[in-house]
Amino acid sequence: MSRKINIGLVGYKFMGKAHSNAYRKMPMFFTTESVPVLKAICGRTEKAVAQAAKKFGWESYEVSWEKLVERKDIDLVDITTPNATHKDIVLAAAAEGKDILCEKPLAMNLEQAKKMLKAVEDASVKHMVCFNYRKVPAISLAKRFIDEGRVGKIYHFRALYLQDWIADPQFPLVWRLRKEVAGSGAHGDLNSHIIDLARYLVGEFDQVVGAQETFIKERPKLKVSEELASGLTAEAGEEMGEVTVDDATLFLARFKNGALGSFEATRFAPGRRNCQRIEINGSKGSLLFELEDMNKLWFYSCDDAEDAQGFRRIQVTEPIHPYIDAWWPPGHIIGYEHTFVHVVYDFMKAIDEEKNPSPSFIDGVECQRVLEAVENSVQKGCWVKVKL
Ligand code: SOE
Repeated sequence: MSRKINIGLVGYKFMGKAHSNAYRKMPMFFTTESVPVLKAICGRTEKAVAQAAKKFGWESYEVSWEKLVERKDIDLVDITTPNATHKDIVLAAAAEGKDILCEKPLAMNLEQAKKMLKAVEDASVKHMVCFNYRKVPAISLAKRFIDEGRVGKIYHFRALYLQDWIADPQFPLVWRLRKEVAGSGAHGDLNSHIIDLARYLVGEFDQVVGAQETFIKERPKLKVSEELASGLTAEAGEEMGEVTVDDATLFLARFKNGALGSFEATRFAPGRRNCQRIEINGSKGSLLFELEDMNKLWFYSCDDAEDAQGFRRIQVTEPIHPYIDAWWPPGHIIGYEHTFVHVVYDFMKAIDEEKNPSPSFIDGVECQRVLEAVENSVQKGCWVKVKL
């Protein structure tokens, strides 16, 4: 017996498209009792949101998120709009008793994130943060190896997240470069992902020390209004404006279990379009993952025979691997958009099982706590405790 879960999606650009695709694909490949229905999509510009509704397959559209969250025919509100909008939408949706999926980072700061967690807990609604890289099969497999003790005691977590889309100083001042809309720059946008993966794979943070830089302090303002600019591309106007977020944030960490971590997030790595690299070294072996080659997990096991030691390349496309049996025959690769399908699948499965999905707003808050501790450490110029 299937149960319809009516989705109300706020946002229709880069992430709006990724999530729309996920709702459409999920029931075609995975089987759950709860089945998402693309009920309504929401955006401020009527012509553009009407077009998106048609193209992505939504039944209806709204131009006001307030109206969307009040609709009685919506069960789950999904938020893919800029970070500054998350809190108000979450509070209103929770008050209406809707389940919520929210893009990362959950909030603009820790205080907001805590309020959002309290709101969903008080309302007893289901809540999930879209840390989609947890749902890459190779990452889920790495987690399985760690939990099974195949890597042993973890000594090092080494993570890079490198992009280059603003390396050109003439690239305009889009919302992701304005603190009042984004909260932070490379830190919240990219470090949030690798912090979440570190918590997932290694455990809780104890202390951090960081360095941040804004290399290009002024940029041309947008030629068109923010609403009409799209995703990671935009046209520059004449007037200049101040960049108010970090271009790069690097930090070191100590984990509670004694492991050491290093993290680097930058948008100034020419040639690195979306390069995420994670290496873990433990007492019994090492793991390596590269997003640009995301169907592979590299594993070195100290238990291998001495004459056969070396990193083995595991192609994570066998039915035994996480999420894969729902897709293609063995050996047929999957990609970036599939991670969002897995997020939706996990949410629907959680509704079936009457559990809260993972990662939840609790993970959103914990990630925000680390982000904020790094910023405090930069201001103070010293190591800072990530307090619970
Ligand atoms: C832009 O930097 C971005 O789209 C991030 O916002 C996403 O979270 C990341 O997955 C890819 O890059």
